[in-house]
Amino acid sequence: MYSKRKVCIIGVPMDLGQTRRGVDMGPSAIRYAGLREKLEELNFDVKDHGNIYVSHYHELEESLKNLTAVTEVSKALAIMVDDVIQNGFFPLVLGGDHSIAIGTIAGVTKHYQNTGVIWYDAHGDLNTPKTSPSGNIHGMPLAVSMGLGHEQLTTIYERIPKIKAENIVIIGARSLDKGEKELIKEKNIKVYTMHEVDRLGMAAVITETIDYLKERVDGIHLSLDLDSLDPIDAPGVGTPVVGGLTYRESHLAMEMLAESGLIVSAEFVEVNPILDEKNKTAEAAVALIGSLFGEKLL
Ligand code: 5AB
Ligand code: MN
Ligand code: MN
Ligand code: MN
Repeated sequence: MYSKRKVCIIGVPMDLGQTRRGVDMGPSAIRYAGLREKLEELNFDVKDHGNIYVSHYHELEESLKNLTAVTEVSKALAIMVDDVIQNGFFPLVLGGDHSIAIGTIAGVTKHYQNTGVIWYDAHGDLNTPKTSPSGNIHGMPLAVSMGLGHEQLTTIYERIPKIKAENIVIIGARSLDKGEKELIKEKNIKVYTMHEVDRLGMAAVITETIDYLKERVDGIHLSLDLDSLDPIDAPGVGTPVVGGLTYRESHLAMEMLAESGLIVSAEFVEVNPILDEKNKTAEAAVALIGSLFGEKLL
C-alpha cells in the first residue's frame, strides 16, 4: 500500500457498543484535528468516503446491548472496507467505539488468507456474552473476529474465524477481565501488557511483534484504541485506565510499523470529544496516524 500511496478515510459515528454518549463524534473530531491535511502533506492521494450511517435507536433492554444496530453497521462497514481495498486504497477507519472493528476486520480479511492483527489497547476486547461484565459489544470485537461470541456477529461476511489466535498481538493491556485472561491462556495469544512494555521498552516490543507476525501473515491490520495511551495524553476516551502508554512511545511504535511496510489497514477508535480536553485526544490520533503513514521529524 505504501507504494500506491492512496488512502481512503471512512468515518463510523458509532456509540452503540458502549453506554457513554459522545464517542459518535469521534470521526468529526479527528477530521477537525487536520487528518486530511496531514495525509496530503505526506503526499498521499486522499479520498474521504464520509460516514457510515449509524442508527440512534438504543435497545437498552437487550443483554447484549444494541446487537441489531451494531450488526447492521458492521455489515455496512465490511462492504465499504472491502470495496476500498478492491479499489487499491488503504482503508483508514475512524471510530466510534471499538465495536466497529468487527466490520473493519470482516472487510479486510476478504483480501488476505492470513491476516495479522495488532490490538493496541488498554483492554483485550476478548469478552463473549458469557464472560462480559457489561454487555457492551466494544469489549468483544477481538473475540468476535476469532469466531467467539454471538452468532449474528461472528458470521458477518461468512468466514469464521476471521483471525487466528496465533496471528494476534495485543500491546498496552492493563485491564483484563477474568474470562479474557482465561481465553488468552487457552489460545496462547501473544500479549505485551504494560509490564512487558516497561521491561523491554517499546522498540523491542515492536521489533518482536513484527518478527513474530511477518513469518505467519500476509498483511497486518492495526486496531488502535486511544485508551491505550495514558489518560494524561488521551483524556477523551470512555474507559480510561491509568498507567498507560506514553505519547512518545506510541509515536515510536507507529514509526516502526511504518518502516515494516506490513500494515495494510488501520482504525483509530474510542475518541470521545465530550470527555476530551480541547480536542487533545483527536490531535494525538492525527499525530499518530502521521507517523504510521511515514512522517519523519527530519
Ligand atoms: B474498549 C470491559 N472489559 O468488557 C468490558 O474500550 C471494558 O474498546 C471494555 O477497549 C473496554 O466491558 C472496551 C470492562
Ligand atoms: Mn447515540
Ligand atoms: Mn480500550
Ligand atoms: Mn478497545
